[in-house]
Amino acid sequence: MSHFELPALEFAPDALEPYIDKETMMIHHDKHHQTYVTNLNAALDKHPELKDHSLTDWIAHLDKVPEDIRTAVRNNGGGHYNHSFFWKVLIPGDSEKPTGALAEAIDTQLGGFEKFKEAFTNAATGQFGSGWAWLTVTKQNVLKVTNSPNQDSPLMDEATPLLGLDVWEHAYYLKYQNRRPEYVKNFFNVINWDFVSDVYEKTLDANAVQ
Ligand code: MN3
Repeated sequence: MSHFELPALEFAPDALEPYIDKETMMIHHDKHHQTYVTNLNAALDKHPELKDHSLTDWIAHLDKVPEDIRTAVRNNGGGHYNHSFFWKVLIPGDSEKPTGALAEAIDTQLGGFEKFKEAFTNAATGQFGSGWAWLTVTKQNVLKVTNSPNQDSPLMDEATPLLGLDVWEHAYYLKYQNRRPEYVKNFFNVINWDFVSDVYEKTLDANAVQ
């Protein structure tokens, strides 16, 4: 783990319009995400020895992070990890549905895509205050739809995130104001299912060798 940097967006900030607007994307990426990176680096400067392990290791084992920076790593390390992941699950153009092994797992474990969508929407709209909605897979290869407060990560519960949606007001308020359900509904137009499927298949492979 070295000094962290803000990853560049892989698409133009207006590329997700009309579902996610340009101004929100710019402020969200350039300002909010940058702040998590800056604060995470400042915390790690106090304990350079942490750089021997990966950020995901520390998020998964916060109890091993020195107490004086534990909250900073939880909030800003989680913020950096969650946002870096979030930009990757977004893609311009009309989003389709998952295919292949992930589609099959959603059918058999979650009752099909429409049921999954309903559960994910409930997790996103039901998260009180700031947080995230997730589709995750456990080390036992079980798919789960969950949510988390603040910048907490499924990694803290030994699960791997496959799909995440930021439901902090900074993620939608400029365009949607109090209409979080509309933002969640529109998110389904810009999901990069190829990326999500790829993470799923790599996680199954990693679980198999453990
Ligand atoms: Mn955010």
